[in-house]
Amino acid sequence: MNILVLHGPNLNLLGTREPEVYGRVTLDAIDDRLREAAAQHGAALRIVQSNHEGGLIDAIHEARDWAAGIIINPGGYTHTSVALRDAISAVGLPTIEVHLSNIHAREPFRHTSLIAPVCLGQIGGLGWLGYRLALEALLELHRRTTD
Ligand code: CA2
Repeated sequence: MNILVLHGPNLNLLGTREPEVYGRVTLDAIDDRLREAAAQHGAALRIVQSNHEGGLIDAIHEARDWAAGIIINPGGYTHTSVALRDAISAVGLPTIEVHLSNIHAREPFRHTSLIAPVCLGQIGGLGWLGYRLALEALLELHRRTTD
């Protein structure tokens, strides 16, 4: 199974700033852990980080041709981007939204996700583990549809 992992704006700074909110793990370390978990299940990942809405949207469009699912942490675009939501909805790939922090326990403007309604589900507040759980969920759901 091929899966697109998308990291949104500012997540390239992980591990360098605000460790009390986002932890000390770098994005590279998260990606390594995810690749390792994917390899154990015979899955292949393409991982993209972009600070630009259009870069994220292009990656989602391209995923139509090769991916069976998407894991996305839309970063701040979670709360603002109709365009990102439309892209996910348009490609129709099973998508899981991940947040490192618990967005529902933070400022009120973070409580709303424009992305969540077009996703299979949302995982938040579990740090990098959320990505691995999202990966396992996509693999399990894919297995159920192909067995
Ligand atoms: O909890 C999450 O994963 C978020 O998607 C992170 C976004 C935030 O806007 C969302 O509300 C929740 C922010 C990503 C910024 O990442 C940083 C990492 C290190 C230092 C500063 C920012």
